[in-house]
Amino acid sequence: MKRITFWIAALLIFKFSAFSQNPTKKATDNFDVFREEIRHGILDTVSYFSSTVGNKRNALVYTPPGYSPNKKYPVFYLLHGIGGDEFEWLNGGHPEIILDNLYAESKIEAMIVVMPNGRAMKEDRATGNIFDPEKVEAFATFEKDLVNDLIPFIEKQYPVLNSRENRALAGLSMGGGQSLNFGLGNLDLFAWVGGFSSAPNTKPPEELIPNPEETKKKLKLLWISCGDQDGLINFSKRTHDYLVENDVPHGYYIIPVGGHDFEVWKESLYQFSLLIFK
Ligand code: FER
Repeated sequence: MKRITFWIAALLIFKFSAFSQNPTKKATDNFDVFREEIRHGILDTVSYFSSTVGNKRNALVYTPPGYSPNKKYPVFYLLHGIGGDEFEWLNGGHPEIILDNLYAESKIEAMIVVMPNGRAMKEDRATGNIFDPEKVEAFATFEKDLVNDLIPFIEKQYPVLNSRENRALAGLSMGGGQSLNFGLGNLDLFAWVGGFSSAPNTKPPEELIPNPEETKKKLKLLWISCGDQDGLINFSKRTHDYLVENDVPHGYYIIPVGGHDFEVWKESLYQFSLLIFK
């Protein structure tokens, strides 16, 4: 009897581990606290011409400690939410602190992080009614800006590895929906995709992953996270359920007592960064 219990347990563990790449450890204490004594990466602003929007647009770029133009780096595109712009991650989440701390412990691969403005329209500030349909539509239009304008600009301007295995795309809320939509919709461009607290702009799972076998074959990582108290959790859950039904491996990380806020997004960034480009 004991032996049967063992085999059932072993089978269950195997079944669930085949579907998930869940973190086993929460972020370490002080993962988001600035440390003076370690090396720090550099933040810069770049300006690129967007043929999609018809004007110049800004993005922030964070290069890692020890960055050298003589090396080549993978690139992680990190997207903001409906109330934000290219500064939202910087002001709310300080990814440069989280990543500097991870570099100091040699826990992540050296990478360039690009934080664009995901509202692809001429007036791209988060002012007035941020739910205005024209503004929401601009988050969808950003797919063209990203693919046709920003990525080519970054790849011309920086020493980057430009294969799909060297591009990651993740974001919070509207940016989570964008990352799932654009990442899974452009499997030839991205191999590492993450949606943190993804918003209602997330396509229905059948549209996101019309061909589970292809997704399975091409993606290195599909990561979904959300706070358990988040009113938008169903957009993550329905995607997760479909992925389980279709045997597509993915990370599904539900953060206890987690809301729709930077506590969840910082933890998600930490966990996602540990996994990419490895
Ligand atoms: C909505 C609720 C939330 C919505 C978008 C959001 C477009 C986005 C939230 C965020 O980015 O934080 O109904 O519709």
